[in-house]
Amino acid sequence: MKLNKSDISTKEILEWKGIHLLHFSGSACSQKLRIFFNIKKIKWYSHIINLIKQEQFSEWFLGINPRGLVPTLVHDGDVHIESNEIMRYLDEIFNDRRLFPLHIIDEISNDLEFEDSLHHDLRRLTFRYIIPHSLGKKAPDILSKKEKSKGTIQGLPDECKNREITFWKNHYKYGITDEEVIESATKFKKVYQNFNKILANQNYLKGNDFTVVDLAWYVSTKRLITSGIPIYKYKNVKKWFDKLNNDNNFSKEIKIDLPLLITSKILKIINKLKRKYVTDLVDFN
Ligand SMILES: N[C@@H](CCC(=O)N[C@@H](CS)C(=O)NCC(=O)O)C(=O)O
Repeated sequence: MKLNKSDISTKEILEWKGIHLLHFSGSACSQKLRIFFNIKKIKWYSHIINLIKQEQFSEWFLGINPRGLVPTLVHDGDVHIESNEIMRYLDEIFNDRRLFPLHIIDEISNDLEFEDSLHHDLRRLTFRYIIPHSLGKKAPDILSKKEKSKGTIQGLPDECKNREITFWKNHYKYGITDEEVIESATKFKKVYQNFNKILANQNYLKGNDFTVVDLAWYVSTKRLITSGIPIYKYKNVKKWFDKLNNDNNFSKEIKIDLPLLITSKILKIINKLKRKYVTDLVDFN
């Protein structure tokens, strides 16, 4: 989605030439874009928005993407948001190896919409089993910067803002509850049961050729494995994941930082002792 010039108050970026990505190492949606760049061999400039330091709430960044989320693309001074839409936009420009094959482009868009609709579910499992509450919570004063910001998306108030703010307010107060884990993990269980059937007869999710749908789900799958979803139970999915993961273009972008790896191990032990690990709350058999 391309923003209007009037949405952007950080005017300096209007002068940026070339392809610039505002992103963060541990952000799943940013990982998609970095893998996309690797596969397509696209040259780009990197601007880190450190989500742990909550730089997404800075006036500077909200002046570029009023939604306050990464990744955000600046291409020759135009701002594009939403990872899946950014990839579709770039696929049309760098079209030598299409990851959105034209003959199934509508199907692909629907599949990506579905994947994006589960982003808060992925986030719930991340903030329950990988990132401790103390590190992930967003204090009301920080959150109010986004809540009060008057930034627009294509000239209109951001329709996603309330949902985002509500997510973080609930997380601040209650963390991620068992009920939320059960709801979200059950959705992924259904997804992987379906993928396991699909991948019994073909190499990739849309047939025998790799597409952006594989890319998007590769990133989510890695995150879900780290969150404790027992992907190894879905043999065909595991084979598909391992094949992609053997390619450095993919695996180097999804490496979990050592501190987070350690916290996820600690959270695993704590939750296991309380019998609250994801596999205690949802039966994957
Ligand atoms: N639908 C968006 C989701 C973007 C998103 O939620 N990004 C996360 C990182 S993966 C983020 O910036 N989180 C910061 C926050 O929630 O404050 C996309 O695909 O780009």
